[in-house]
Amino acid sequence: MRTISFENGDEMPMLGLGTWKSAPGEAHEAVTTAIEVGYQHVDCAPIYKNEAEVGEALTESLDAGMADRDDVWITSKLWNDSHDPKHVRPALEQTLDDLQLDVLDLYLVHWPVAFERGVDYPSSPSKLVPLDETPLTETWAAMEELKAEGRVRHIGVSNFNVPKLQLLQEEGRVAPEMNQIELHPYLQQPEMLSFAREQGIPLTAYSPLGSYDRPDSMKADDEPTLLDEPTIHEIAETHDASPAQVLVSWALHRDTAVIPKSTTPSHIQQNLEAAELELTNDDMEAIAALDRGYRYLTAEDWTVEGSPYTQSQIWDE
Ligand code: 1BO
Repeated sequence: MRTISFENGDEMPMLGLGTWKSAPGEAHEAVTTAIEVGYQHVDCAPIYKNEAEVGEALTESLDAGMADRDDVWITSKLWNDSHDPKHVRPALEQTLDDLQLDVLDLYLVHWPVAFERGVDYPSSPSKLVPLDETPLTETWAAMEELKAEGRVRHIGVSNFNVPKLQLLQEEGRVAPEMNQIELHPYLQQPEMLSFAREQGIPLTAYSPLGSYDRPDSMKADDEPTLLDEPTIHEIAETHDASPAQVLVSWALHRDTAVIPKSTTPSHIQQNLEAAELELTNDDMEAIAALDRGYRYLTAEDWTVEGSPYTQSQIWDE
């Protein structure tokens, strides 16, 4: 498995198991299967509401000798209600406790959006906290402390645009070591890719299969279904692979890490096997032409009237 190398020599396997939307009762089996078939990277977050289950499965798998702790990369994320520096450490402690770990390999600020403490999803704009009240630089300083103390090995962000990455690069002591963002053929983000390459900030692609299984309330009525895309199907046929495998392989061919989520054992296995799938230059060119700047996860609920956030502030400014 190819890896992303960090300055201290740590290596993150580029293909990991995503756990967003893995329902209670399913996450355990998904993680167990993943470790069994050879995954060495699991992507988690407290907002996925399954970290305790993931932790149980991990502990059982490690205790059963299916892998060594040092051979499994675990990422988790700071939820939006814990941006206040005084909440950062308790949030990490809860995650470590749930995952039954002493140290996380990578800890990410999940969104550049802050909520009031205890809020999972804001029921009204008044529950959103403006960034001038809880600046990202202060949250980041608290993340840096966790890294300095060795509670987390690496720190990064998720859903950050270029100006927000630059802010942390300029103001922080540690530059972001990862940006986890939505990336797939319908949202290829070429400017972010070249900025990240130039700056040496690795990217992880989330929703690489188009997030078809997210709640209907998060879906636009007319959204395109990536897994039904004819070009992807044609390429899949020529390689005797599945469309999902083509999508995973495409992400790896662009040198991004990728975290497809599945709870179906055969799909978990197939997604891993996609690391062996070689796409041709023609395949890559055909997929490049599919970009339509289409974002599945818009965070629209957090930019309703009265919110201190706007779509362009989250994604562009
Ligand atoms: C709301 C969670 C988005 C994916 O990490």
